[in-house]
Amino acid sequence: MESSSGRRLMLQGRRAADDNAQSSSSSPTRGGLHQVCVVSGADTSSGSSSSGSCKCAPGMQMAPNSTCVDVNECEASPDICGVSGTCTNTAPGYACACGGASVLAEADGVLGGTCVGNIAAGRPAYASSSASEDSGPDKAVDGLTDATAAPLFHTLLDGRTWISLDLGGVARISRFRIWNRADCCGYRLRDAELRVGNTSLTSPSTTNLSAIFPTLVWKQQPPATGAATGEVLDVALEQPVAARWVTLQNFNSRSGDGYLALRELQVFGRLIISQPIAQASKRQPPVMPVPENTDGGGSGAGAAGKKKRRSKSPSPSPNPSPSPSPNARKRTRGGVPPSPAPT
Ligand SMILES: [Ca+2]
Repeated sequence: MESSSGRRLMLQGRRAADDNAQSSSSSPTRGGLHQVCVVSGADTSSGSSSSGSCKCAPGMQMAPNSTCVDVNECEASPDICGVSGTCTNTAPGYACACGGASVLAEADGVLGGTCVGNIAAGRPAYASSSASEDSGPDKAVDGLTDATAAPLFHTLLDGRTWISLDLGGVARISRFRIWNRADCCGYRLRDAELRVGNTSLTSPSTTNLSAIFPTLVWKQQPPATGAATGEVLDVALEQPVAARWVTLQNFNSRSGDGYLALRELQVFGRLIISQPIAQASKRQPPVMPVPENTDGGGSGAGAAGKKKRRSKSPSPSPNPSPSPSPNARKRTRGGVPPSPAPT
């Protein structure tokens, strides 16, 4: 085709990719196929022709005889398929098969991308509140997702319910999985937002997350009935984003339904800039006594969470101001008042 500047641009890759899909990865392509040539332009990236310059299509490289040959990416970069990935060379390009709990990310045409794991597991997590010591935000990154056995992260009804995760460094994030509670009340997750950023979010008193994390990567779509109980919301980004912090906020405005309760929040990607984690990041949000009725009438934690709390914790004290545990002292450090318990 003819561009406005008079350069002739010849695209010769796609048909050749089809023609040579079964050929040996080391065989040169025929007659300059797999090349992108600028006949009278200034593209000098690689190779040359009598009237200009050429470069090879993705997954190919220029051979000494000025033909494009396949790159065996699996041999050239043995780790190209990342976490639990198995590489298969194709001509052109390559393909990754992801094993374990990893997922495919960053694939681009014939270039098969890489496999990435959940980089949120075990990371410091913070929340607007916690319904009990056994339903803190750490339960959303404990790696447990079983519908009946996984402890729940569960907030109070604090009107701004959110969770934030510190990935420990800037990561190239490709995907999220939000494991909604499976015991009941999944509809409470409605109009939620996922945001990412590089500013820490640890204070439970923070309400306007968009000011801290301007990058909205996902907005929960209808149905207006909210998510289903036990639903796993899979959020695959069209383009990876780079960020250290991830937050999920529930904007369910229905009276009594604004809690945020999850089995797990997973973030799939890979760290690109590692940074040390400050000890202060272990602070947790304020904790209130376990409410007696946390599910009926628009309240509280699910069966799994309640069962775990009953097995580990004594009954809530009738004293409205129990002595804080060492952890509770950490959580209330900084003068943040605890949120009111659900009724
Ligand atoms: Ca290849």
